[in-house]
Amino acid sequence: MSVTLNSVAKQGKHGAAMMPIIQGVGRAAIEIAAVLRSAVFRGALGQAGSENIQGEQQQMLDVLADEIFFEEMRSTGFVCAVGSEEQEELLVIDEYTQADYLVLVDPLDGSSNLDVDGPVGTIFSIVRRKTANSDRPHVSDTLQSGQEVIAAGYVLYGPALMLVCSVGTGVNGYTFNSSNARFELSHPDIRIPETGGYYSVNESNSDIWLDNMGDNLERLKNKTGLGMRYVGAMVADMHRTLLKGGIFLYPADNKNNTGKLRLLYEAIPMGFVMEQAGGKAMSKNIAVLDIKPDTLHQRVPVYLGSKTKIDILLDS
Ligand code: P6P
Repeated sequence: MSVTLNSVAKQGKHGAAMMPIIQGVGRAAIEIAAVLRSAVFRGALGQAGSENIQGEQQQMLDVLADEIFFEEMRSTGFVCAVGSEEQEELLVIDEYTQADYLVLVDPLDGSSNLDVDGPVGTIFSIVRRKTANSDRPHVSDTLQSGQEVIAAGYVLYGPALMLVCSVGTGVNGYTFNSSNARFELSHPDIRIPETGGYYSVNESNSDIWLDNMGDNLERLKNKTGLGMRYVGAMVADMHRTLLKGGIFLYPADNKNNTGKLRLLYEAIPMGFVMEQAGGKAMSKNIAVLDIKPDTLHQRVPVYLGSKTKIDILLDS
């Protein structure tokens, strides 16, 4: 009998409460994966003709993935609101304003890869509300540091459909088995290797990096001799780093002087998973999980990976 996503219920003190929400993420992943596979035949590739709060061109599939994810969170009955990269404001679930949890999500991360059939992902984290259940959920409920995250993870739409998640007791990877339509445990207790792996960064920006990251990366390259891999979708670059070791980074630069990646639904969930897998997650000289968020769409520099590699990068 294979171990499925239901095993989350027996993981740590939060597992049982997180299982219905993570199962909802799994349902959304299956639906989104199906849409991605047939998008070209439905004329669904390409831009939606709209911009998100970040001023970035939305892909049609960004909008569709956001809708699918929100509906699956609504159907769990355990989520009172969703903060999404694709939505300027917090989306309150009116039927369940009394529910205990909020979900932060990047519904389709790396969507610029879609028209070249590259890997993309969904990134999520789950927090418990701070407002009273009798109150209406408020954006302040989302502005919690990564130390307060209850569960987080990502979906990788690659050659296989994978869901990698943690409820605070380590990291498990589940792969979708189309023969029984279940996510089955395929990568139990993922631990990031301290040796080997790659450095992963958009090195074309190195001449405009801030915080001396150009010199820092040269030190890492000289000391470790790591090869380089870069997909341009955080989920794919993070997943390879988690399994093979090394480092993924997106430094601040003079185009994005507070960084490009979003704190609440990219840096914190990936930092949570990385730390749960025995790695390190930094933003400049502070741990990602220690940053107190100010706004829903705040951006930060991000350095994630094997502890020894992060320490060499930051000369710490
Ligand atoms: P660049 C995708 O747009 C994304 O938000 C992350 O998934 C990815 O790591 C990063 O931006 C890629 O940015 O500037 O290298 O294309």
